[in-house]
Amino acid sequence: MLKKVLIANRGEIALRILRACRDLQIPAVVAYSEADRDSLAVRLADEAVCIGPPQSARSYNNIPAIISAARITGADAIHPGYGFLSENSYLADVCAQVGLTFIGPPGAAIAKMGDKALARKLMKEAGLPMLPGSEEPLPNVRAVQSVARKIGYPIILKAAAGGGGRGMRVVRSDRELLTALPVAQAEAEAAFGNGDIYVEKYLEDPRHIEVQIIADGKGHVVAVGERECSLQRRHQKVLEEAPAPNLRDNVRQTLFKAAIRGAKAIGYASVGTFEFLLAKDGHVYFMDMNTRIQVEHPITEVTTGIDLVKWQLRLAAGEPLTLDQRQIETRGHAIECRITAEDPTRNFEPNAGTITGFLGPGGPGVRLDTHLFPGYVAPPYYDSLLAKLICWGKDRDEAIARSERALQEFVISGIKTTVPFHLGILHDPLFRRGELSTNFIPQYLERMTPRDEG
Ligand code: MV4
Repeated sequence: MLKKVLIANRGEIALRILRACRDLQIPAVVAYSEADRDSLAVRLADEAVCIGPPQSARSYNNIPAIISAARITGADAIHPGYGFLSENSYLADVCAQVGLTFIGPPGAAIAKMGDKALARKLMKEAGLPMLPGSEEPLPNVRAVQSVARKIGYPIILKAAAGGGGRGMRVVRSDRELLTALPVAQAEAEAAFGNGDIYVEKYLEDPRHIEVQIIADGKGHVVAVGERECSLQRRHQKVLEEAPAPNLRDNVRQTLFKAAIRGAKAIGYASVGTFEFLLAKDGHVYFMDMNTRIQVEHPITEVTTGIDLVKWQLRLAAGEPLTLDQRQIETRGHAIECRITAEDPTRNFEPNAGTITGFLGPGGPGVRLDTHLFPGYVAPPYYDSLLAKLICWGKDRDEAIARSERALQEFVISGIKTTVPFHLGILHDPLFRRGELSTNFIPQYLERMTPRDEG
């Protein structure tokens, strides 16, 4: 097993990883920035080491600082969490070169899936269902127009180095493309230092459904269930569910098979997630693969009883994947509400500051993953996630009822949060019926703030 793990992250995920280490009886060191000196992860860790100033470029994204922290504390493995360096193939490569275990897939797998155009090509070759589009990045308007003539408008421009919607543009005509392409290229260059753009047919109003997999790198891959992730605002997920509501079982089986096949095709090892778009006609299409543990992993854990972070640690240590697809069963339904330090009444304006009062919900079916405590000061430097409320029920109705109950109990005072926004969504008749799509949140916000009819 691993001897000592360096946790190179902060917030709730640092705590989550620390708890998995404790469950496996592995000592853990938390690497923290000056802004997180008084954090719960630092307080609860076996050891803690400061890796630099608050700005993440100088701390959580600083590879030399993190490698040094592992060396100084005698850690033999690094867990990157999510965000920051979690999908940085260079960190994985450096770890391998200096004899540290990177808790995640090999650098080569991260690099393949991080290049979105290459990932698309590899997954197409593996036989995954794909939307029509370009197999390579396209250099200019003429090249894009030539693809558009074949697949038809609307098309979507995506950054090859991409993710997160940056560099993305929907284009509905040759004329629109003239301005959209340079804008997308400039945005991609600014965000990723790489302006390469590829093209796909644009699918209107799809659902975003992802499949959690676990792989051992030796050809054994299991699908641990899907998650409904359509409820997003500006490419940030707001609320996720497992299983996906109103999903036909043949579609679910298609998704699982595609994810398993995709993971096998690249010899993937560790936990990972395949993202798909689901069209209204029931067709599914590969969209992306994430090579990290994801924020929303707990809804899969509570519906399957599988501890994904423990598996990530065990596999990194070279232990065999003893799960069999036939023994994986999902029970009931889980909903995750992401509580952020944003003010829904002010266009989700972020607000940092002191949590003057805190009382987390509890009771049957409630799991709260959070780093908050009374007196906690939410720093302005990082993402605004405060807590993940994960509620389980025997069915979707019970999971919704328990989520409502838990949100009503939840006290976070001192700063504005999205707790009331989540209560609003859970109350919505369309949500209750499970009629979801990637347009749900934008349309819900429209309904809640009707235009002035003047
Ligand atoms: C798409 C799409 C429709 N058609 N690709 C958004 C984030 C990035 N990972 C890909 N995204 C999309 N790709 C094609 N060919 C629609 C989206 C999309 C979206 C996807 C998932 C969840 C929310 C979304 C919101 C807007 C657009």
